[in-house]
Amino acid sequence: MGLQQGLVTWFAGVLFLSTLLLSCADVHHYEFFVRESNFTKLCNTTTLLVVNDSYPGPQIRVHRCDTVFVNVHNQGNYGFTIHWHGVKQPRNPWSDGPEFITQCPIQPGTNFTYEIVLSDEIGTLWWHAHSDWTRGSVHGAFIILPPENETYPFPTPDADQTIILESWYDGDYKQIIDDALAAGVSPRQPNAYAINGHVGDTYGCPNDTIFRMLVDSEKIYLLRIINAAMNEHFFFTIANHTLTVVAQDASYVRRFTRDYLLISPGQTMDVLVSANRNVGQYYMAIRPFSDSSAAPVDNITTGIFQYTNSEGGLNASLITLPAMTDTDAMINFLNQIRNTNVSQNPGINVPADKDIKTRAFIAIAVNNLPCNTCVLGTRLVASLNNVSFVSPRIDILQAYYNRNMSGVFTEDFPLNPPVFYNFTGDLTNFNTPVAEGTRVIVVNYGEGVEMVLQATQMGAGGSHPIHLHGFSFYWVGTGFGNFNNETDPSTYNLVDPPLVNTVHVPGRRWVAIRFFATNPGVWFMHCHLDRHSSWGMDTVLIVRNGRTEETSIRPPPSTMPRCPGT
Ligand SMILES: *[C@@H]1O[C@H](CO)[C@@H](O)[C@H](O)[C@H]1NC(C)=O
Ligand SMILES: *[C@@H]1O[C@H](CO)[C@@H](O)[C@H](O)[C@H]1NC(C)=O
Ligand SMILES: *[C@@H]1O[C@H](CO)[C@@H](O)[C@H](O)[C@H]1NC(C)=O
Ligand SMILES: *[C@@H]1O[C@H](CO)[C@@H](O)[C@H](O)[C@H]1NC(C)=O
Ligand SMILES: *[C@@H]1O[C@H](CO)[C@@H](O)[C@H](O)[C@H]1NC(C)=O
Ligand SMILES: *[C@@H]1O[C@H](CO)[C@@H](O)[C@H](O)[C@H]1NC(C)=O
Ligand SMILES: *[C@@H]1O[C@H](CO)[C@@H](O)[C@H](O)[C@H]1NC(C)=O
Ligand SMILES: *[C@@H]1O[C@H](CO)[C@@H](O)[C@H](O)[C@H]1NC(C)=O
Ligand SMILES: *[C@@H]1O[C@H](CO)[C@@H](O)[C@H](O)[C@H]1NC(C)=O
Ligand SMILES: *[C@@H]1O[C@H](CO)[C@@H](O)[C@H](O)[C@H]1NC(C)=O
Ligand SMILES: *[C@@H]1O[C@H](CO)[C@@H](O)[C@H](O)[C@H]1NC(C)=O
Ligand SMILES: *[C@@H]1O[C@H](CO)[C@@H](O)[C@H](O)[C@H]1NC(C)=O
Ligand SMILES: [Cu+2]
Repeated sequence: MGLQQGLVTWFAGVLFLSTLLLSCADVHHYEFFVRESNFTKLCNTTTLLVVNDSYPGPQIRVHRCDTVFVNVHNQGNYGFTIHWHGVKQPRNPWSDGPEFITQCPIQPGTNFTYEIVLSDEIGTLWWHAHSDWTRGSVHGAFIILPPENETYPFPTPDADQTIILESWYDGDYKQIIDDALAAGVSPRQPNAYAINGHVGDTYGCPNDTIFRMLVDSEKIYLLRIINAAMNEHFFFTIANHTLTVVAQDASYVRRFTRDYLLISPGQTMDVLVSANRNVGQYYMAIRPFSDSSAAPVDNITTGIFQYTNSEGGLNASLITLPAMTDTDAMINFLNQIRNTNVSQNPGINVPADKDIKTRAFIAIAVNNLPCNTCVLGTRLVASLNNVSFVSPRIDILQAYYNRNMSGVFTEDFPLNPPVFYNFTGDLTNFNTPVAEGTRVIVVNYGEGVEMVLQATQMGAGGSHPIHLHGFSFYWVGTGFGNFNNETDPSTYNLVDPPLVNTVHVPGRRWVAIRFFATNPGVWFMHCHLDRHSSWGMDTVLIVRNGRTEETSIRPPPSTMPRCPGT
């Protein structure tokens, strides 16, 4: 490494780590008991694996820069892991959670304590299981308040309210994906969508409950909205009230106001709503958005925004939401999102062209592979640059860290697709070969990385929420059609791009992201539509150690779960 590059690396490391030293004060301890419980919805009783008998699970509520220990006790029937979605975990991939990427599953009858290291995250994140489809029932909010001596960069809300959007299945989530993968087909559709575990009043079972948010007239509320659905982007609205977005993915954004939101699986949004209308009861409602030919069920799920001492006023005909396939409503919403230069955010530090050392152009697709045990003779798979990710049986972090295990992964993920075709054209009679592998991207500590994520029409087409662990990254550009590497970079926003952990890559479009690789570790990157991730729409980013202890992966805790068969 040359002196100049070394200095840049050192400087980037100091910048990153200095944010950790600000006011990292408190340490919190939580206990999660994970076991099966029965839930009755849609006039049907289902047995689900959940935390502390609750769906959704308990909330974690701490301040910026705190450290949180969560002891997870597996009292269920199969192994699983938990991920702290959007927490960067500087130098500590050991507690990130994705199964067979950073750890092996926590086996029944055992426990594992995660050490969750917060740094500059502020606002709303969440936690969820990160093995098969267990996250459908094992999930909850992770709320990060400002430090005691800091204010919000907007009017202080009178209260806050978590709103978790979910996919409800009659049946065990793990069973649903296991059966679908064995048959090579798409998993079935959910039976309903839910708000904070309530399916509301549209599905026709008289015993169902509806989520009610009780509000006082003239008060201001901060909604902490989490899309925990398995495969559905959602529009969200509250009848007769406007929604002011103030943060996304635990980073403040420039404020903007709309009648509806669009939120993709994995994303979180903090939203101000003022109880400034006539005293009454108003519907809140969600409906999926889809630009894919494999569309979800177009069902509206309701909740109620209820003023104290209100009677009546509820009128479903006043719910106005965009149509499920309204791509203009999708783009118009996404175009509003900008970073904001406030002291409560980390300083905006976008890699410039000269900083970019690794450039990847990644085509996202759904494909088929032959399968003689499957019902159709083929099975659905998904790929990034024609590689369909195969989960190993020993976690990649352990294999990488110990350097003495071969055969777990290879460091040759292609940084370009093998062929450039008309990605967003009519691909009805087109095919491009896909191969399976556990292939990862490796970059040096501190370097600038650019990735262009290209949605393709292979398979059913449509949007993909792409999530990267261990980082928040700048979403610097988007455009219609195929990315043009000569003309499109000039359209990038390098001034105030949003800082996110999950980016919505719309169908028939591309999205560009940039970040400095200042977090050494093994970090999963995948589509947050769980069926795509299960089919292999994943890869791993390994960031090598820098030259100092402070820029290197911490040693593993002695309590890491053992891998089956080792
Ligand atoms: C809050 O307190 C921390 C630790 O004492 C200090 O570093 C920080 O500057 C303070 N922030 C404000 C806005 O006063
Ligand atoms: C879970 O339940 C146990 C007791 O059953 C309790 O001690 C613990 O605090 C609960 N955890 C949370 C996060 O509520
Ligand atoms: C759930 O319900 C089933 C069927 O009624 C019952 O056999 C089982 O014991 C119940 N499980 C729990 C955890 O209550
Ligand atoms: C609805 O709840 C009542 C009271 O708990 C119960 O008796 C009835 O069986 C339930 N109906 C259905 C369809 O689940
Ligand atoms: C948690 O696991 C450790 C081993 O990692 C074990 O010593 C301890 O007894 C377990 N605690 C509980 C409450 O099961
Ligand atoms: C309950 O759900 C199961 C699983 O989807 C289904 O087979 C069954 O028909 C449902 N029962 C009712 C009464 O809807
Ligand atoms: C949900 O969508 C299905 C399929 O379009 C439809 O049959 C059903 O009536 C819808 N239910 C509700 C509550 O909208
Ligand atoms: C809600 O908005 C609708 C349409 O904009 C309007 O007709 C209605 O009077 C409003 N209701 C209340 C209670 O403000
Ligand atoms: C709902 O509002 C519409 C439009 O104001 C009105 O025509 C309808 O009667 C109302 N329905 C109910 C149930 O109040
Ligand atoms: C952000 O604000 C600070 C303080 O007001 C200012 O010094 C800095 O230049 C601003 N940065 C950008 C990128 O606008
Ligand atoms: C790609 O396909 C689209 C849609 O069919 C078409 O409009 C466009 O011209 C094609 N682009 C190229 C470079 O062939
Ligand atoms: C730019 O894109 C073309 C295909 O459109 C490709 O052949 C070429 O390799 C790309 N250049 C770079 C530097 O990625
Ligand atoms: Cu996807």
